[in-house]
Amino acid sequence: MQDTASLSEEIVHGKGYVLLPELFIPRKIAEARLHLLKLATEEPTGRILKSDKRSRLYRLLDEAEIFEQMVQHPQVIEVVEAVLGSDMTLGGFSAHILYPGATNMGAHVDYPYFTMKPPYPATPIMEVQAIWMMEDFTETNGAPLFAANTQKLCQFPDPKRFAESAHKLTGKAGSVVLSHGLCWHDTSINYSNQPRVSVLGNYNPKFIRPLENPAQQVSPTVLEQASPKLKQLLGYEFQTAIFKDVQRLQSNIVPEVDGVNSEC
Ligand SMILES: O=C(O)CCC(=O)C(=O)O
Repeated sequence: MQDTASLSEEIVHGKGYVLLPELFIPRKIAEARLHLLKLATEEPTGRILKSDKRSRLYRLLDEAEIFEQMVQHPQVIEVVEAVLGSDMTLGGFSAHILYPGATNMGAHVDYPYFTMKPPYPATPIMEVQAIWMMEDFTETNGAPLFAANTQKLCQFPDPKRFAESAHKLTGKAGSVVLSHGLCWHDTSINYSNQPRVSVLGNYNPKFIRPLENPAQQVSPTVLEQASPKLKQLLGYEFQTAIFKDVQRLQSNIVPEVDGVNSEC
């Protein structure tokens, strides 16, 4: 395993993404995957968004302990905080199911960039996405496609250029891809006869309005027992983080994350 500094460097100045292999044992991931597939068939109100052969499931933190472990996995948090700062928060946490025959969703950059007019600002970095592989991601079952180095372009994907340069990121169940929100990516076609399941974590600096508002989706029970890190991710440390910023300003100390040089 590479160290945190080189992994974050790869996300910011290198290819735009890294793969952390097998952070959970296959049995735990297989159980969580089955749980998600069952939940998707029950179609709980307000928790599912369906489109052709694709489903998204929300409010996972209340579902099983493994999801709390995933969202604050220490290795993931270390790398994400190295890119976004130690007071970053969680903007979204959902599962994405590609049923057999699902076509690709379309090359994109992530929230909040896609709500903005390009060219996007290179700094501050506004999102890192975690794509957890809930089974082995193979060449044929809908593995994500990434076009290396495209986070440096600060543009919405050009479909032709994306098709020429993107390649699939395959890996074992329990692995996670961490990517720069500006790095062009897509899902690929699921040619297999099994659903392909990912769990997606969207991390943002604290000043970005969350895509899904995870704090409002967590039950009082989960919140009561939440670790300090989970509370930070859910935005409960916002006031403290702002207070630290003010103190830093007053003492003329440069911010902890002072951004990367613009390459756009
Ligand atoms: O499920 C995946 O493989 C990736 C989905 C994705 O990129 C997204 O929802 O932004």
